[in-house]
Amino acid sequence: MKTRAAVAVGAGKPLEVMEVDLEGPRAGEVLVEVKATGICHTDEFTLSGADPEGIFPAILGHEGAGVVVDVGPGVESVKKGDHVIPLYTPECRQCPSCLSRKTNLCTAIRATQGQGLMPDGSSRFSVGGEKLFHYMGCSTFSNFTVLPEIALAKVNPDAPFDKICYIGCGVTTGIGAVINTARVEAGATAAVFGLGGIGLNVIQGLRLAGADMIIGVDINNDKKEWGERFGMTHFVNPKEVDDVVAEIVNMTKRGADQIGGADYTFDCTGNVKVMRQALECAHRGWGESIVIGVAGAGQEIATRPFQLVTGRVWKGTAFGGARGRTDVPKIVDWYMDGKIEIDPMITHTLPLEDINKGFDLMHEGKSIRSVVVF
Ligand code: NAD
Ligand code: AHE
Ligand code: ZN
Repeated sequence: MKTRAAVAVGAGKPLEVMEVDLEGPRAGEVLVEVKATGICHTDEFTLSGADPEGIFPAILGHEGAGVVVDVGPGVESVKKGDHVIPLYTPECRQCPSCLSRKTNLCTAIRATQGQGLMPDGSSRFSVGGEKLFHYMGCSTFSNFTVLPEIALAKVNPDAPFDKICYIGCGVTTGIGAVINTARVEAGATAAVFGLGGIGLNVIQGLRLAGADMIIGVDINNDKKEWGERFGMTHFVNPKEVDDVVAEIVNMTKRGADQIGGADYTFDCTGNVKVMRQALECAHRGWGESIVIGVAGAGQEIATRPFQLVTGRVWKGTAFGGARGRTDVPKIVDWYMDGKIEIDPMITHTLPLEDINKGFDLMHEGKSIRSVVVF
């Protein structure tokens, strides 16, 4: 079949909207009509050329929602007409990682996914006979896409596609980092670095978990109001203080010994220097720092080992530790029940033709999430 898609033709180049060819689903695969897709900073990261796994030409996008149109042989868990959210972290429920119950990082199809291919090693997309690569197993910047059935969460059909697409990455990553990875307890003190599409969801996750002090950190002062909107109690602009680590340690001093530091800190920037700051303002003895941001090829994190010897814990999280087929439908229900907010974070809705504007708005710091509707 033919479908409209935004094609990433090369690193650093604008996406090109065109008609491409899409083969139907093979065994274990599902054809999905994508109704809406968010633009995540990770799409920009890969498009920029910073992603070691970046491969072109490809159809990017990994934050979608849509409807099942057709299924290949052997597909049992979804059927035509089901509403689904594509999962860049699938859940096969059979691999050693899924069975371990210790991680959400299913390994069933990770190798081919990283090569931009379907599990059988081929691509379903092409244009003029030239192969186009898939992206993160999703390729939601295409009106129609093919995914393995283990990479689809079946969700409430009443939920609006143009809002729940954000659960395909940003919402789940931010809230999941708090609930699944850090397991934040009521009354905790936290600092969130980077108040974009991910950081604001960390903030609403902290509010949900009952954190007392939620410090937001961003170099863009416009983000103060945004953070407060979702539960942030204090704001720091690192450009306006001498030392952001000392500032946060000072703000969080408590108890008889007056030792400061946050119980939990989160990096939502992808900047390795910020990751160090986030670790070093975590509380001595128990503070946990969660790396969410994705850093470019060749970037490394550093700190004095003494920071870890004295009890700080450095952790990372992918997709908020969520097991997609199990957890994503629940998060959609939380949204439908009004337990979490999504609508105000979707600042821009665009047609596919204007997808590059969504990237421009992100660069300019003017959007929280831009969503493309088909
Ligand atoms: P975004 O562009 O919407 O937000 C980034 C925010 O960080 C902006 O508000 C920006 O002003 C702020 N910032 C930049 N430099 C800063 C600094 N030095 N100190 C403090 N704040 C600073 O991006 P996003 O969509 O929220 O994504 C954030 C990061 O999370 C990206 O690296 C993205 O690739 C990554 N990500 C990771 C996962 C995961 O599963 N681990 C999932 C989604 C996104
Ligand atoms: N391909 C990159 C890493 C990119 C990365 O870390 N991706 C996150 C999701 S970001 C979503 O916006 C992730 O899930 N990582 C786990 C995984 O298995 O990819 C690189 O550095 O090679
Ligand atoms: Zn993402």
